[in-house]
Amino acid sequence: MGRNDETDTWRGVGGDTKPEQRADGKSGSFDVSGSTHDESFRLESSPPGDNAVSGDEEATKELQQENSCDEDEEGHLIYHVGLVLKERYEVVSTLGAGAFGRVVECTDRESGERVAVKIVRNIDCFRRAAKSEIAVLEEINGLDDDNIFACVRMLDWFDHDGHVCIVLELLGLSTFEFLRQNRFLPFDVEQIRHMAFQLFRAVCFLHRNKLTHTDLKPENILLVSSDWDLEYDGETRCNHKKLRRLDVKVVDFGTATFDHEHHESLVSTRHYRAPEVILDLGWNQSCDVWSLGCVLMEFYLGRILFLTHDSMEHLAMMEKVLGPIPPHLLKQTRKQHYVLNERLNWDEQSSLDQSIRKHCRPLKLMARKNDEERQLFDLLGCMLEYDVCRRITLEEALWHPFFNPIRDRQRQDKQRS
Ligand code: NR9
Repeated sequence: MGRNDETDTWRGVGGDTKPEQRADGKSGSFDVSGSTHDESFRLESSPPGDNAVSGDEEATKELQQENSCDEDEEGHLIYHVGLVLKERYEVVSTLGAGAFGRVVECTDRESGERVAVKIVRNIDCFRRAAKSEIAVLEEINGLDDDNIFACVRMLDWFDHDGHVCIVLELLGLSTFEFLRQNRFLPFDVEQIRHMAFQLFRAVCFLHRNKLTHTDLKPENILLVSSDWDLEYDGETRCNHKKLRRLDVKVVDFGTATFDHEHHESLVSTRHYRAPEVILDLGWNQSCDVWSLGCVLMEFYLGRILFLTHDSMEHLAMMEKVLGPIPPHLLKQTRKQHYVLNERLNWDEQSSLDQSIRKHCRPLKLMARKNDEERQLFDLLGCMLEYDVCRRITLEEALWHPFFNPIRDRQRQDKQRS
């Protein structure tokens, strides 16, 4: 079965789960219920190899139904508050749900600490992705003894009746969920600088260690703490939530890929997918740089940069924002149906073109009120570069002038101590 990128790899979430209140009174839910109509585009990626979804799942279901009665027909573990896993982790609440399974908050009876446990669906492809995630987390946590790179820490893992369970440090809301709960008000440039620096250091650390994350998106970037204060903006006469801390961590290493491993041809969640992936030109670490560029744009705009379900339209949107796709890339693509006369096969007179023009303004014309915005957009331009050979690396990006204020502060801190 060929991979069809509409139906096979990406499945919507949010329709089947209700947000639950965290026991500590904070709303710590991940899913997007209550907004399934306007946000059905928030998708959770499936692990690689998940092409023949229905066939695979039917077969697995039949095999496992007799083994376990604590499982629904989609392979999710049925659990309740108070359930104890591995005689150690007591379920307190649900934190979120994705295609991979559920994330629950537990009390670790040994340490008394709260932890997050990712309970993976009892289905082969998700179990395989989870095993791979465990291997990646062991490797990268082991290379970061001092916990200075912002990748989630794995504390333990085990199998519960065919469900791989990964015990992770407890974090706050995802940046997507925080934006949503804050009426999609964008982050300011200072906040973006702080989060971007941490993200770049974390993902640069992955890249140096021969890994590509492949699924960077706001849902997979979690706030370490989502505590906030209410702030009043006199200009708009509106209240908004202002985060106390901007520390973030990267999660979901289920599709992280080592250089020597097989590279799935289709990776990333659509809106964050690099042009070389869409054009099937092969990919490497630089596809993460593209995704992070889209993420930072989303933080700046408060909305998805390339909001579409269609690859052809996606490429056309990119051209509106970033200019024409270089002809040498269009010549190389195996997906020749995207190409006509060495150009994108897209009607610039169509009504579709009119409608995407409204949302996809050229990067060069986007607001640059002051020096710091100009630097942010200069950096974004380097990240959203079509040609992988010319796209900035994260190593280079960390030295971009946009981050000068952070480096200045670090230097001052060092001198003082
Ligand atoms: C780790 C994860 C989720 C720590 C957490 C947490 N602490 C508090 C949730 C709350 C791990 C995650 C993971 N993949 C995720 S979250 O490995 N995907 C993002 C999701 S989950 C439901 C929608 C989006």
